Amino acid sequence: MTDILQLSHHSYFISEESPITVERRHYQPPFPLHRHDFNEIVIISAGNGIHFWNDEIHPITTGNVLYIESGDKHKYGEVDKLKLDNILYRPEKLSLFPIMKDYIPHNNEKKSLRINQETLVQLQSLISQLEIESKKTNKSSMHLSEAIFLQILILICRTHQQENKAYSDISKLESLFSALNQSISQEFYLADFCRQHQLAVSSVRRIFKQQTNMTIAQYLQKLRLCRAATLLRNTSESVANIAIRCGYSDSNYFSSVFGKTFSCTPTEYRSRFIKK
Ligand code: RM4
Ligand code: NI
Repeated sequence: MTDILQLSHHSYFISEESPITVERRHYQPPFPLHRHDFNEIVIISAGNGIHFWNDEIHPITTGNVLYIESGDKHKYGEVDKLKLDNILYRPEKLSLFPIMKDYIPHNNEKKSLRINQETLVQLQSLISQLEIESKKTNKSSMHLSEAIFLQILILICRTHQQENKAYSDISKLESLFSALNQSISQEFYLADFCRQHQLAVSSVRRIFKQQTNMTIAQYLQKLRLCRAATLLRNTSESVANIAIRCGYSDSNYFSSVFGKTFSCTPTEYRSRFIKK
């Protein structure tokens, strides 16, 4: 087994007292498996990739927000113009943490959310302010950083709750994301989805591609392969069964597309995680 990279707060935070810092990745290259002694909120603003996170594997793209805790293991692979902003924070250094924790998912809550384009744009300016403020060591800057961070946390929480109530094209794209997530094991018919939501197929295709740099079919394929990889890793179900559960009736075809993404056969992939 390869060693896991350990990232320390000393390499990123301006001082020992500083509670927050921002690490923007205009282009996030593939990044090896690592953990940190700080927490990290990742906001994906463009492109796509595959996120390996503890025992799970998921495709990520524009609008995803991830709440990574210190001690979590994660890495990025298969990146394609992946653009993200990392907000690193140390809970023990945050005076406002008792308030903040209400806006951060914990325990069994979902630690990966989706936000809409409008919120992404709002967040960009807050993150820019936070980036500047968090590099200063005076007391008022540290307090202001906390205030901006709290604002970011609340904004994400709110739009996430309102997600399905709004009506813009963008939030319809959000319903497309959840429909795709529910279609891992069965066929997905875009035309039916569009009819139900009163959308034009061609414009949905175009907006999706614009925002994620993938086609809908490519994304669905990633969802299926990532689900398959997670199942191979965490269950002892047969490859043929996993293929079917992930929407592939032909397991040879499944093995060949799996190989293109993960550079090995499903069986080889599984063998890496068998406890010796
Ligand atoms: C890396 C990558 C990691 C993050 C560090 C700070 O480029 O995004 O996930 O922990 O930066
Ligand atoms: Ni990280």
